[in-house]
Amino acid sequence: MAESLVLAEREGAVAVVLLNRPEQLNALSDELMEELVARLRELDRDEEVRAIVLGGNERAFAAGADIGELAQASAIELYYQRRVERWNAIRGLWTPLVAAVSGYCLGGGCELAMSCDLIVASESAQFGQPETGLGIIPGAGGTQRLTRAVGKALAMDMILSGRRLSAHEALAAGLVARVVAKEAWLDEAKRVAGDIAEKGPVATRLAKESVDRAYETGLAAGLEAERRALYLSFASEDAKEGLTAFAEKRKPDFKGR
Ligand code: DAK
Repeated sequence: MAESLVLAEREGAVAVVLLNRPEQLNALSDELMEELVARLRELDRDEEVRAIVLGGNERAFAAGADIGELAQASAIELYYQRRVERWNAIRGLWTPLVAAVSGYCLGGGCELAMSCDLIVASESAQFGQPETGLGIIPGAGGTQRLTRAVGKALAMDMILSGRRLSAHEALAAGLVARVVAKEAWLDEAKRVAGDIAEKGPVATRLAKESVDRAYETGLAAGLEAERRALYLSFASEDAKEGLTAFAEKRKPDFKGR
């Protein structure tokens, strides 16, 4: 039987999902994306899973979409494969998603990492959007998310010239949240996910949604969304538990209700 293109395991409330096409530097083939989205959706529906780590291997998070497949496909075939729906499905997950990036994080790989809620990068990570070198443009949010993350100057540089950012450059530019030593890339991402998993799940969901608003709408609409999310969080049992636990000097026992 062919080995799975996506490996998943549970460590308590944290699920770890690893792309598994090492010979092709985790190039995001149609089949891999299909498997990835199915697996992520499954984990997202599991209320016991409170954070997900998405990673590759030490050499590559992912070197982009599968170039061989792109070379074969017509525009209409790509359109009918509903690739965009898959990317939207990843953005639509409720469970916080931490990208664990080591090595190459290029093209669709960079877009996949940016589709996560935050990125933990190894010192070895390299971020780039080299699509124009292939005669195409970033097509899974690269021109939009990268520009929002790092600003126009750097985004133009990366997308037009093919410049790659090192992990430290990506940190300085605001693309990644943390940079860690080479050997710690996965452990640190798991630790961050573990921290997230300990928080109130309702609040975590609402907070994630609110931060996304900051990214997607203007200030007034974002503040309005935040206010509504705040009141909703107060209506949760988790809020009662969290506020009471603080007063009682104990660890909260959140139920996600
Ligand atoms: N696709 C397929 N195979 C790839 C690949 C890729 N993106 N990247 C690497 N590989 C394969 C190589 O062909 C090689 O296979 P063999 O020759 O061993 O069979 C193996 O992985 C190892 O790669 P290299 O020998 O090249 O390794 P190096 O260390 O020398 O170089 C590299 C590593 C990452 C610099 C190099 O492999 C490289 O430049 N890779 C391509 C990077 C790239 O251009 N990425 C962007 C791809 S385009 C869409 C949404 C999104 C997209 C498209 C459509 N829709 C919604 C419709 C996204 C497009 C892209 O990402």
